[in-house]
Amino acid sequence: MATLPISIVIPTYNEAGGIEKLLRAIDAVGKANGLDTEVIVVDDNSPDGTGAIVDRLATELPVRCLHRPGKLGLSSGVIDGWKTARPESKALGAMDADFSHDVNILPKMVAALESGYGLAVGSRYVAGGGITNWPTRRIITSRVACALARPLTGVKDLTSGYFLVRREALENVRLDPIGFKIGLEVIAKAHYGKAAEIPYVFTDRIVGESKLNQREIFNYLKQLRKLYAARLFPRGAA
Ligand SMILES: Nc1nc2c(ncn2[C@@H]2O[C@H](COP(=O)(O)OP(=O)(O)OP(=O)(O)O)[C@@H](O)[C@H]2O)c(=O)[nH]1
Ligand SMILES: [Mg+2]
Repeated sequence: MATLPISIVIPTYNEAGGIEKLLRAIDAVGKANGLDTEVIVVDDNSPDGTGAIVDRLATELPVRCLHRPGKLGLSSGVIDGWKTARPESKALGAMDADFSHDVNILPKMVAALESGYGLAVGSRYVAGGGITNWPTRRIITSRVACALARPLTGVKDLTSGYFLVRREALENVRLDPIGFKIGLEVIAKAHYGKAAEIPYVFTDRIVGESKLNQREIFNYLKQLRKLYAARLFPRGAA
């Protein structure tokens, strides 16, 4: 049976150090497991030339680069990338470029969608999942972030940026993420029915620099406030 065609967006800003290795790893997992994957890298004119590396690889891998003129943010990058996904893809997804998200669980994520789940989330917070080499401060921040959003859904890893969602689950859904958390926006708003959490061990980035800063924490709280307001006052929410 043909596997479910998917499109995965990888937003990038200054990821030249690792992007080629990542794209080759996704291709290798795809080939070994018969996946039908289109990868769309959305690069915001990275000064380190990430976009040019992806353009070169596009001649040999099922990958292409959407170039945006400047740093416009992770979440809008994912949404812009999805808009260009090939029509045959039945699911859309997102993954970070820094090898934090384990490419080896992609076949399980696709299998979950094929078996009736509308959403497959790469999860640090179910049995078998975890985090390596994160400072305690980061672990606590992530746990608190998930706890704050917990009443919105049953998904445990709510701040995961690694997921695949059935395309139809996003129909007529207005995604309006303020900061980094496109995953939370999808988990809280999309019409996906059942969600599967596929465990993986998150590894901190080994090359490149983090783009997470205090402002993203503030953005997250603003996003939560909007999501709760929309739940509590569905007709009043913008
Ligand atoms: N296109 C685009 N991509 C971005 C932007 N900001 C971050 N990214 C990408 O989004 C992904 C996640 O960013 P990270 O810096 O890894 O953020 P994080 O995972 O929360 O933090 P660290 O892993 O600690 O660095 C990476 O692939 C980044 O290159 C942006 O403004 N535009
Ligand atoms: Mg990262």
